[in-house]
Amino acid sequence: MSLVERFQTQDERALARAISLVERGGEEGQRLLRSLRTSGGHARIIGITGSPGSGKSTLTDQLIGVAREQGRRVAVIAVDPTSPYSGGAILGDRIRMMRWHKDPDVYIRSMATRGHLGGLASGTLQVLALLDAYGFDYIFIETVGVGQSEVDIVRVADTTLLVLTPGQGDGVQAFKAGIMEIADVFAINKYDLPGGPRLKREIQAALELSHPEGDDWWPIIQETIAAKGEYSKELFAALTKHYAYLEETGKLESKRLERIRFEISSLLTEQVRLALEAKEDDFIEAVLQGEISPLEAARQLLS
Ligand SMILES: Nc1nc2c(ncn2[C@@H]2O[C@H](COP(=O)(O)OP(=O)(O)O)[C@@H](O)[C@H]2O)c(=O)[nH]1
Ligand SMILES: [Mg+2]
Repeated sequence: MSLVERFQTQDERALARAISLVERGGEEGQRLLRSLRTSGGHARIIGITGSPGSGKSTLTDQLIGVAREQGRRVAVIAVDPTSPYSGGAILGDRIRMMRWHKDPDVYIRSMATRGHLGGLASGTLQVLALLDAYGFDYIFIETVGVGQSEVDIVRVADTTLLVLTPGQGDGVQAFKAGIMEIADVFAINKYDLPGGPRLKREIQAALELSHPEGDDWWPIIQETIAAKGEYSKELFAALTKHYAYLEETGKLESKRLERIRFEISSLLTEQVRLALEAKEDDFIEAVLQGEISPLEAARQLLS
């Protein structure tokens, strides 16, 4: 049986092989992505973002639990920006979701984002496409809410879940940083700590100010205590409600198109960066010598 056939019969080893082929970036991986694009592909893609330590991994673990109770198959991509400090974070994610290790219907993968300032690397998107084609019902993508990643996640996910916690001025910060708009659903996690109701009111007030006119989705604000497994069902229901909204309004299709658009543009950025790295010195020298302008250099690189 070919790799594609084994993949389509949902052979776990074929999935692992496919992922490593795609990550290697060679022609074989690309051929695979091409032939798989039209198969499967019904996953609900949920982006989970928020500050480090807000409880994203603990919440994800809970959401996996609810999805499994419903007999759904789940994949998780935990994205972590590579930094000297984040080595432990990925390990933490693994530990928080460890109980699913033996469940063949749960697939968890940690990925670093080399030098992308927390943005989603193109490799991540290709792995996402594979997981979708493989036939998972839910794909959760956990990204640390710093820099580019929360902007990127909106373009990739069907539903974006923003995790905030009380007592750290999170509401005000989110408002200032302009990330209120990215959330389809808010989780106020650590609701066992003081300040939960206040944060909820702050978010509500901020939404009233910032909610775009003509947007008929009003974000759901759900309190959670992930560490105790409380309100996970309610949170899952909120995510389901948003998905139903996307389906009813036909917005799901535009999400799909946006995802492909984003995938192409991030691959393009990466290709340009690689091309530039290879020839950088020559071009810089040529610009310096007045032989070509920077725009001409850019055009030459592109062609
Ligand atoms: N008090 C409290 N602590 C929590 C809650 N949820 C998660 N935590 C703790 O917060 C810490 C960070 O959680 P983690 O899921 O790794 O956060 P992440 O960095 O956003 O993925 C861990 O020690 C969790 O046990 C909660 O609802 N209440
Ligand atoms: Mg985490």
